[in-house]
Amino acid sequence: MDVIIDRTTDTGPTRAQRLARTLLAGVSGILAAGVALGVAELVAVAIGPTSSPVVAVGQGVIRLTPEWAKEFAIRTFGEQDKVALVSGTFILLAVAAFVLGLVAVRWRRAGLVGVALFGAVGAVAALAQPGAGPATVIPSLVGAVAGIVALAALARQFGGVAPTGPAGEGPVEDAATAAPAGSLLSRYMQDRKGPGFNRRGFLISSGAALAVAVAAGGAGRRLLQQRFDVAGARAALRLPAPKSAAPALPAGVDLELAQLTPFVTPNRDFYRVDTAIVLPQVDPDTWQLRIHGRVRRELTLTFDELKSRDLIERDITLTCVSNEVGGNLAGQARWLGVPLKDLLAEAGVDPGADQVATTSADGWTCGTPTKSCLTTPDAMLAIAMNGEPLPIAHGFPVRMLVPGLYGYVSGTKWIVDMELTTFDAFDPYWVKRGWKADGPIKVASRIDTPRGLSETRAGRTVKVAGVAWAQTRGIDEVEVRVDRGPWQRATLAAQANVDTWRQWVWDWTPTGSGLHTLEVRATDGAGVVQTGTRRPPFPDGSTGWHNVVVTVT
Ligand SMILES: Nc1nc2c(c(=O)[nH]1)N[C@H]1C(S)=C(S)[C@@H](COP(=O)(O)O)O[C@H]1N2
Ligand SMILES: [Mo]
Repeated sequence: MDVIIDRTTDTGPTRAQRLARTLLAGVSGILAAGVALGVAELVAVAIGPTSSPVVAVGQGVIRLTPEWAKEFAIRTFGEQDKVALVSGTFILLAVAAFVLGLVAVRWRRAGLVGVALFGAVGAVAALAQPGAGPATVIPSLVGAVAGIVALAALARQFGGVAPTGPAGEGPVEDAATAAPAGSLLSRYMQDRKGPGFNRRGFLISSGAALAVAVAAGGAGRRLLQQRFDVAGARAALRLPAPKSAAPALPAGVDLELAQLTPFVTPNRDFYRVDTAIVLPQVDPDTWQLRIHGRVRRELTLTFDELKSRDLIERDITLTCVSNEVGGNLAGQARWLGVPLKDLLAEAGVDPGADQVATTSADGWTCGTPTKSCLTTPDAMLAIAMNGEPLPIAHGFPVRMLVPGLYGYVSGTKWIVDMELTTFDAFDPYWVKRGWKADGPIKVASRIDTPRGLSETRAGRTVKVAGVAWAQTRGIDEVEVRVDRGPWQRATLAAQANVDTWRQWVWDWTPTGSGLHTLEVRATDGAGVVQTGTRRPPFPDGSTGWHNVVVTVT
């Protein structure tokens, strides 16, 4: 642009001046993006949470992220994987917006078209959300228009291609009081013939843009949460009594050792794994579950109907296939729900339908062997967890559970649809991404205490303790060894039932000082000894013995 680059005179822009202009142009782009997203967020209040381009694009990124990147994210950020992903998306967006700002200052049209393209991406992502109607594109489109208006207003302050009058007209008197970057830039601009940088205009329009972005975005987020929040409905829910209560936990089920995972995992500590950026808010008053496909009689259940059926209450340990050896993606809770086998018997399952395909309110899909649903007596549609309605993060109002299967093939949260089909006919979410279609839980064991790299003294007895699980088979034996010595039998806590994990403890009196390695392995109720072969979670669950290294002084 002729305004900046003029190599014929020695009053051409200095590096600092060019940098100032670049920075302010980039900031304009970021502010315009903020206006677009803020306005879109506010408009989404009228339409629905998944019509927000922030949410829709974030979900789209999750859906399209390749498996290796996802594994890396889970390995690196654990349960913070989604936070990392959303932050990463925002950083990329900020970089793109910065560039768009530079473009807009140089080529006004092209910059504005760029904003429109981002709006289109938001609209397409919103349309791809489950249950999206044509109205879901509105927040992205209105946001894009607001972003275009903001960027046009900001870019205009850098001077247009057409001359607007002699230099020195306008904000010259402000130059002395300007902020460093602004003053450099404006002084330079005012020195030139032709259109200059309007410092005052820039301050006003950038201030206005910031105010709109923050106010609209903040109000939008808050109203979205309030308007669609089902915490009130959850709090108002009265849980019915089970027809078949869970047997009392045997004495000694919890060894109550410091540092040892408690037998029951409190709801607030329960691990959470799902693909939802914002939690689906499913109102029990309008919730319905359709059981259809290869059945004799299609069923549609309301929440009240489900709740008034014969309920069972059971202690079941849930585990995630993504759990690394020694990882904490496992938890134990007491669940209340309707046995799946009862519902399926009522619907009348076609014997050829070997897969139960389920879908959640947010469009996640899951496939479970029909046989497991029919023959695992405690497989259920759960409505309560540890005596409370399901927490929203754990599937409120209804989720599925099948003891013995990893969550990705059985644990559908916010479940709204159940279709009897075949494994040949349908691949659910994780299977499409290469994970195995059947996911029986492998026998696993973990050392909780002592912690890795902790210190202890020679001659002092320490409690080596942890948990082990092999749902539907139970745990028969746990062994520990030190420095690859002989395996030693640990003492087992009482077993609640074969579907729960089991605590264990072993007394160790280290002798020699230095580094020592403790290893654990379990044997399940079917006599299967946990394999020592180390394998990563993909594609059907990790294997290998957990070890911790302890320093003895
Ligand atoms: N709707 C929905 N349900 C889901 C998932 C999901 O991504 N979406 N993830 C599954 C996986 S992989 C696991 S391990 C369990 C975890 O359940 P939790 O979050 O209650 O511990 O939920 C399952 N149910
Ligand atoms: Mo999982």
